[in-house]
Amino acid sequence: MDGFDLVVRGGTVVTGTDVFRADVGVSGGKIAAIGLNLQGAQAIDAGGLLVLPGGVDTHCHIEQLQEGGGADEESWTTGSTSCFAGGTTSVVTFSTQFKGCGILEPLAEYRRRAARGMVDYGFHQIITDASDEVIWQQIPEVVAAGVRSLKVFLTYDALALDDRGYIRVLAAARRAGALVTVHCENYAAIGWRTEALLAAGHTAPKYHAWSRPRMIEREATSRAIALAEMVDQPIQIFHVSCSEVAAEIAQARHRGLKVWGETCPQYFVLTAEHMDRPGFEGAKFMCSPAPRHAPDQQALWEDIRRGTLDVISSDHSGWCYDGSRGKRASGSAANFRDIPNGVPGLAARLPIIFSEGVAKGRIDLPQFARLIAGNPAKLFGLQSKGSIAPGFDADLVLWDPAKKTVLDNSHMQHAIDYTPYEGLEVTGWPVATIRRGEVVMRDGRVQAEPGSGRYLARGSYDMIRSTGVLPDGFDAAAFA
Ligand code: DUC
Ligand code: ZN
Ligand code: ZN
Repeated sequence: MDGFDLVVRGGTVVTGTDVFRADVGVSGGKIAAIGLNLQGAQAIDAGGLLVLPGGVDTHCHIEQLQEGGGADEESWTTGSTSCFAGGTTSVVTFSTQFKGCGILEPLAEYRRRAARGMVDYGFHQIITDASDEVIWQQIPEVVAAGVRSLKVFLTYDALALDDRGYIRVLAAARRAGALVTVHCENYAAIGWRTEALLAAGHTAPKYHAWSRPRMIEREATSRAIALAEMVDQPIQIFHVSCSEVAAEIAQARHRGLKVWGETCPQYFVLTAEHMDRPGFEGAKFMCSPAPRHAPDQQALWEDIRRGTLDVISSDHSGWCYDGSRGKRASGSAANFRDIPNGVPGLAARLPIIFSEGVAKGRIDLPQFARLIAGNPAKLFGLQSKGSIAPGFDADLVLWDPAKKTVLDNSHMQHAIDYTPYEGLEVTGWPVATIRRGEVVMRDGRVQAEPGSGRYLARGSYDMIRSTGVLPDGFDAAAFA
């Protein structure tokens, strides 16, 4: 067969189920054929390399608007560059609601901003204020606009919903046919411990972890699941940090509930000890939930192997270390409560998970492909993404499985002035990234037209349909 626009020749193709030698033929930005001796107008040699599906990062914060005005430091162009540098070709990021405001205008603004980027993109809609107008009128509108997931925080002063608000969002999602994603930590418990730590003079970055111990993540996860069960609404638990939280998800799945779990690279390579680095350095590793301890990392791999956690996203957050909005914006003596949470990681996600997972023999190649691309694409209804198969978008990464790299910030190609992974040696590295048939990164050089990223409107899909099992058979979501 010939006449393809592009042939990726001689690589080892990795799908979510198989690993085999083949050429990949691309036409019109789509995968047109997988076979041997394919011919095309252009060819790219993948001899000795793996051909992976382009990474799908379904939890990352890019150019997120801040309540006082402006946006975080990762713009859509720098964020896209970083994605391509690390082998990611699609993201689902966030449109934020500020309390007391609606969600339609912010979404329009996020769409305007994202249209300047190069990576393909969709949105989760964050709900921080479950007003009648948002619940009954605006959520159906954003879902109709292709935003098929809502995000809820059970903690953070500016963002948290109480249980009633969370239930109302679950019910609205159920009516509209959207997935709900949940940040699970107990708000009251964090507030109480924070007050106590500060009163005791414990202000350094390491006390961030002390303010939010694992049982408060477990409690919130258990509550989030129970309430979702009551409404019969599918949910994904975001950024699971340890196995006792994953156990809540495993138990829910065992009972037939549609509950999925995500985790992130930081929970495999960072620990609470990183936040105890001298001076203010520990702030670089502060994220929520907080990184735990080495035995927790081993246990999380078990949860990955069992399939309890089936998506690994970056939770990339665009906070610099220095600068007017950075981690050190309130000075090097700032107490932990005043330091922005989150770590950057768009470009580090695939290398870290490949290295810690595949190269160290903890997972196989198909599972890697599922964790970083296939599963997130399926769960979030990105129907043309995440798989190497005819008809899918030709989003591919040519990957050198043996290349060793000591990570530093220059590899990240993001707008952030540090990486929490500085000095970490990884095995396996992206050599080229192809987005819809176009080579957008080669040997670390990113070249793509600003504005060439496509909006990924997500329609309805079966995976997130409710189960039909309701307490007493009464469908409360039809009425409230
Ligand atoms: N935790 C979040 O929930 N969001 C962004 C950053 C973080 O650490
Ligand atoms: Zn979160
Ligand atoms: Zn997040």
